[in-house]
Amino acid sequence: MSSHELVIVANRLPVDARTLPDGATEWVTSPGGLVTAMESVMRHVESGAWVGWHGSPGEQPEPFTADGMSLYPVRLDADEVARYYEGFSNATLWPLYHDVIVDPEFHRTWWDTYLAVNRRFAKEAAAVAGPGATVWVHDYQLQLVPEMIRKDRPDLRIGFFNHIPFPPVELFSQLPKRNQVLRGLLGADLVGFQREGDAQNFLAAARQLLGYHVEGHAVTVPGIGTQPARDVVAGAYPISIDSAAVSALTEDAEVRARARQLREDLGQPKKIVLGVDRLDYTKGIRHRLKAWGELLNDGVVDPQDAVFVQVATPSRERVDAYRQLRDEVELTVGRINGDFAPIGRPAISYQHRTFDRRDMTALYMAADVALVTSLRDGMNLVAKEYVASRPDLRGALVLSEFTGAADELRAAILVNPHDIDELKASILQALAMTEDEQELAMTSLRRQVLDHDVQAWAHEFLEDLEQAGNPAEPVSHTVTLADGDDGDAEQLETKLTEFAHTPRILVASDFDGVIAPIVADRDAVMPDAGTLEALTELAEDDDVTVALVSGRALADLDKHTQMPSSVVLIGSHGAEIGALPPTVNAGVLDAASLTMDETRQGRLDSVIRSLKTIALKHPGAEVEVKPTAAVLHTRGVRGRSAPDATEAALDYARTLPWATVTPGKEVVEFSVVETSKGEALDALARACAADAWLYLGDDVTDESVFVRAGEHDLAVKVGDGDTAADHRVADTDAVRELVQSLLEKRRANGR
Ligand code: GDG
Repeated sequence: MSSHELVIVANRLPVDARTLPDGATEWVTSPGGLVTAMESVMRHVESGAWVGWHGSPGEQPEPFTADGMSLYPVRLDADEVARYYEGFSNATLWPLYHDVIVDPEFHRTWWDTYLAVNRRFAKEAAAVAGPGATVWVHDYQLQLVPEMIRKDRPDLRIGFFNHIPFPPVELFSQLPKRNQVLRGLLGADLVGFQREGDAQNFLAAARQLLGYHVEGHAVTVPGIGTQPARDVVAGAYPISIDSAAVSALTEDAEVRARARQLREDLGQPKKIVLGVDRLDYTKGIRHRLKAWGELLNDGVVDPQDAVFVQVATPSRERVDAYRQLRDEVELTVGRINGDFAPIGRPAISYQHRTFDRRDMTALYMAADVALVTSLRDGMNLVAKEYVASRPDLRGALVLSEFTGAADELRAAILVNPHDIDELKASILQALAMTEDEQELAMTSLRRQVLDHDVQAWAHEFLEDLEQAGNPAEPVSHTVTLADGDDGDAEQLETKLTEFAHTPRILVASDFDGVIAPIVADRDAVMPDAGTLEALTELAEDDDVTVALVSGRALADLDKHTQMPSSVVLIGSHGAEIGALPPTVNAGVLDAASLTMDETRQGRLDSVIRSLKTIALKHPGAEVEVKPTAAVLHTRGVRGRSAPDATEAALDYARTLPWATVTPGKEVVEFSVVETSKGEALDALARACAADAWLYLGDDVTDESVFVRAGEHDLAVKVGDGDTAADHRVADTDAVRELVQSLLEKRRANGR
């Protein structure tokens, strides 16, 4: 297993594949702002990694290194690209997060794939991150990843940055699965946005949709079961560009020559107006073209004097809305050129392709006016690149108010692009600016862009993440008796021998999953006869107290185990205790247990009603009523609806400050008395004056026992999953062997 100190997780790896003449693949780094920023932070860590898709469906290249970074490709097959990337990311989330400029489309199969792909990214990140490492997840395609990583690796520090806007709660509420998305993001320690407004929208959503407590920029995510509550910070971290790299290009003689050549190629117009965008409906390209067309039509702009260059980089061409946009844009450009272009020269020079960085810089240097008219844009780097490309302090920037950049670039000509008249007036104003006016504005704009570059952005985010995170200790590695081939099994064997020699002991165990394998039908449960027999025999010894501790109601536990009265039965997570053998002091237990009163009964009735409503909406879900608790069972719910039912129960749980809510395997239990298996076992150990105890459990509810283990106690986790227990065995067969071995040791010891 690799163990990197810093792991970047983004939809795309920062490389593109290039096929060499001999058919082999070569990886070429794609020089984006994010890559530059990450290269700069990677220089400060010993070992950095990037997890992302490499760009070709179906392939699974081996991990490789580039520019001192380990790259871990994540496989996506063609169907997944269609559903996760083109579907849920770009046809659902993208339009919804950009003020529903086009209608978001939603399909449940897209969501399923989004979930599955997010899980794949999370697993890879969790696998390559070293103990206590920092993981930085990027963008809307991976919003579920922070929570998924945290579940596997609570020791990591997790940051998330959203490159696109976060919508107001009124719009965000339309998103089906909105709460899962919010909870996914809240798995991070720090959630970064482009603008303060985006952070505020996110905080409002956490407050209004999840009911979480929000104070300033911090959200408190309540703990459930044994998990403690955590604070998550949300704030604004406006992204920027590699300003120094852009400035350096403007000094390059060849780039300067290209800028001059461009003007010549366009017929030496007095003014060049430039737009550079991915061909995306959020960028306001249609509005810009309309305004330019009208200016020509009104006769206030002479096509002999001014040329409009629009670079529209191909983007998401398999998504319907993008195909339609391309058709419309190209139709409009054709019309305007047909109506106004002088012979041999365009009125609009439309470029539907990508240019290299040097050509882009030459374009910026040649342009007298840059038009950024997005209807909604997280930041807009083109605006910043234009400014960084003008060390000559010439040029004018028309900038939409609806970009993140507008919060910082106050000296631009700010415009509401929906108002075509205002847009036309702003273009005319930019065309008419004197050199002094240009110099004044550009000086102020450049100060902003050069002082806040992308390297500073990344460092600031990571520094704040360092402060925000309060990760758990690295996951402890526990013992597996079932594997039987290492020192861990021996360690358990030694502890078990010591335990067998202890004068007074308590032997306790969970029931489902430990003594009986888990089955779909709870009533059809089949306990292991060998384990029950060994436990019964152990209980014949007056110095041994044996107990079964279960979430099941006492009567149910009794029915399925049929134990003699020498074995103590504890049901409902400790809220119900059965008949006691004479060796157990009933007074001690009574003092520890809690009983029902009128208020608690009223609360229980209301919980039962609400859980029944949830069960009705999720066919197959069942509500079990216990004397002090109600339980929603989701084992019988089919397919996608099962996590939804659990989700609904947990949402409801967060509204009940007085309930003890215990999520387990396909169950959520709501108790109106404050008990846990841990408290019950504690009380029982005191009541039977045990010198040490052994406890076997497989579920999260058993963790409340494990965390109480003292030096002489034996906490044994059954099966996989994180645990506070020091030892682990594989399954119910291994449990039988362990209990039988204890019985033999005790007997051999003459006890
Ligand atoms: C998202 C958010 C946020 C464009 N054509 C060519 C080319 N480009 C480069 C530009 C610029 C980048 O692409 C576009 O960045 P933007 O910020 O304008 O927009 P999005 O792609 O939508 O990016 C946005 C950004 O993430 C970062 O957080 O600012 O709001 O939507 O760098 O120069 N580059 C080259 N050839 C081209 O033809 N070389």
